[in-house]
Amino acid sequence: MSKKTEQFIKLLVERGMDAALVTKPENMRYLTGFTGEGAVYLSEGENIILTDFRYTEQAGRQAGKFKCLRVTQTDESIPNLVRELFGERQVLGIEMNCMTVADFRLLEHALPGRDFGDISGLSEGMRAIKDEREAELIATAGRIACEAFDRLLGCIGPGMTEREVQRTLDNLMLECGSEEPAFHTIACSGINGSLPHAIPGDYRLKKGELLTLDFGAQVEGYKSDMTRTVAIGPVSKELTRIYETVLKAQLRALDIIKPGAVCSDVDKEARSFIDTLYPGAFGHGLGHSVGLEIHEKPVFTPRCDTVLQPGHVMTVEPGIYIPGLGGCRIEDMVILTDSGYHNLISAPKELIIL
Ligand SMILES: [Mn+2]
Repeated sequence: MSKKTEQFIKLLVERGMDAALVTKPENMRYLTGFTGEGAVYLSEGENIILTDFRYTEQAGRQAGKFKCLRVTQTDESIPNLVRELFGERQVLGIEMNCMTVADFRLLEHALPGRDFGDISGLSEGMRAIKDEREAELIATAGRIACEAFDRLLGCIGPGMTEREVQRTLDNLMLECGSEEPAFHTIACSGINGSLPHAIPGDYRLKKGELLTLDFGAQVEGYKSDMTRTVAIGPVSKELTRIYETVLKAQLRALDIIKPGAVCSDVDKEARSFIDTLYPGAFGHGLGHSVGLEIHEKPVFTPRCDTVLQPGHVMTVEPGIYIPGLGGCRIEDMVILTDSGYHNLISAPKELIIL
């Protein structure tokens, strides 16, 4: 039992469910600390990890307070054990946003005549507000990424391929203490900069072009996310203007972030500014929450009506993308406090010319 599982079960019961089978890896980790494969079965008075031989010792180390029951690596093993645990109860909560149809069919078969409730988003809702430990881990992941970026600037230049830049940055993050990259690092240069999620390739950095780097570190599963765009030698007036526009839009959005602000208003602040100068060139959301997953809720989009609260971790990442010319994105990650926010990304934002 933990405070988190107690809270989870309270929410579960409020929704009219008797027990839950949590199978989304990030939610299992959040609720119990266990990072192996399997499932977590939760009901009042019962918090049980279901896993196979490969992870039973690990479960003891990571989640010693939880009971662990061993299953086999067959598809029916977890459903059959859930049938025993569930007994005469009626409504089982499952994560419909995560469980495969095949696994659901097996569960249905093992529990004839019972009802299934959807607990998609239940753990995720709890995860949206970070506690002190989580905030510290994310802040550390942010510092590691910034340190790696600072060191990267001393070792890149014209002639290097995007992939070499990506690999160098990933290695630097590992050296600085990251468990692994938080996601596939983006390094895109020249006209590839107009692809928000470009895949780094054999394109070589050239003088007069921008290089966008979107990357993050990870500490105990918690991720950071940041983007910086730098210039390889002096760049044209047009590219400089694009950069300055993105930066101003980002600063405007940061300026209105505080508890009580509505997510869609923050998005609008940056979007309307960019749209007056570069209509349609900023086509994705302004930001998202970060934690055990790189993209969590809430989000800064035109439709998200969530009100910001202390403990929310949000990215702020406007961009301008112009096919055939290139692009630019600048991204910080902030944590909301009682009165405002702390920016967890300290890397400079004036245009760096390498
Ligand atoms: Mn991001």
